[in-house]
Amino acid sequence: TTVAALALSAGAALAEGETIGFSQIGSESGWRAAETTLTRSQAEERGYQLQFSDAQQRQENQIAAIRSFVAQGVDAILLAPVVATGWDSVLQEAAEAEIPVVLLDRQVDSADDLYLTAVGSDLVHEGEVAGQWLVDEVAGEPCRIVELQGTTGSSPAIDRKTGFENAIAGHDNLEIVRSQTADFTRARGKEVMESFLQAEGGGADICALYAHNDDMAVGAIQAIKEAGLAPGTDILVVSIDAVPDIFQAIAAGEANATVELTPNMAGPAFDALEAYWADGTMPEKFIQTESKLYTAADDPQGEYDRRKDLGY
Ligand code: GZL
Ligand code: ZN
Repeated sequence: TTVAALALSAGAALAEGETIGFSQIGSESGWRAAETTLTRSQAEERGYQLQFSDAQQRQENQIAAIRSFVAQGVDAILLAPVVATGWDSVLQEAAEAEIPVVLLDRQVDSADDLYLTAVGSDLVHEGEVAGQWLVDEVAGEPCRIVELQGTTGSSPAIDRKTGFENAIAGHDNLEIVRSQTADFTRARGKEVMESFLQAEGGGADICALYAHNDDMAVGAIQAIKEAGLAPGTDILVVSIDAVPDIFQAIAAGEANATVELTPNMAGPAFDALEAYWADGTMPEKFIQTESKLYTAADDPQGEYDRRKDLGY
């Protein structure tokens, strides 16, 4: 059958009460918690039954969840893929069951006919925005940078590293001297930053921290303070997500810049599914959300107040 005929038949079945399976990575960061909160509220608002699965950061749990959604015969699957590889066979199984899959906030290396669309930000651009902020901030002065990477093998960890390196390329006063994963969590961010500080003369030789998300930055800020240094001045701090706690740190002068990532990936995902079910409309393969830089000049206390009740 053509996609349109398939969609029309699905469309004929379309009524409130669609069942959506959501394979969520876990709750490793405030941003992830907010994405889950907003997905639940969007599903509620639109009359969907949401089958939620928390994979605790393990790909095999996500694959098992998708298989169970297929066995249940859900109407659609949302997938936030913890890593970018290893999805072909389970996505093939969903395709054979004619269940549309929408990717949220991370990408996969599978062929794009194995998912309806992917909703997310331009992760490379986020890294470029963070890097460009630092280039402008240090204005030619030498700056030794340490980097806390996200989950190894995840598209944000790969792309945010690439983007930051793009921005600092050609500025040889800027150098990444240490780079290690801290898995997007506060706890690991603190631990890895402690090891960076020890390895770099107690931190005297570190000019800046680039963290792939705010949660790792918040953990690192704690380590910097415990080492007797002033985060935000002795060591500049730039990260990504724009969660409430990073605005609190920026307001306190303990962090300097963050790049916003909206936690509302489900809204555009459900919109694309509804158009597809209604009349077979095929969405773009990538529905891009915006990224915005925030610094101390952007009312951080107000930004904290606006975000603190959004389920982070
Ligand atoms: C990025 C998203 C990342 C967030 C982190 O799109 O996948 O995962 O930046 C989260 O906070 O762990
Ligand atoms: Zn440049």
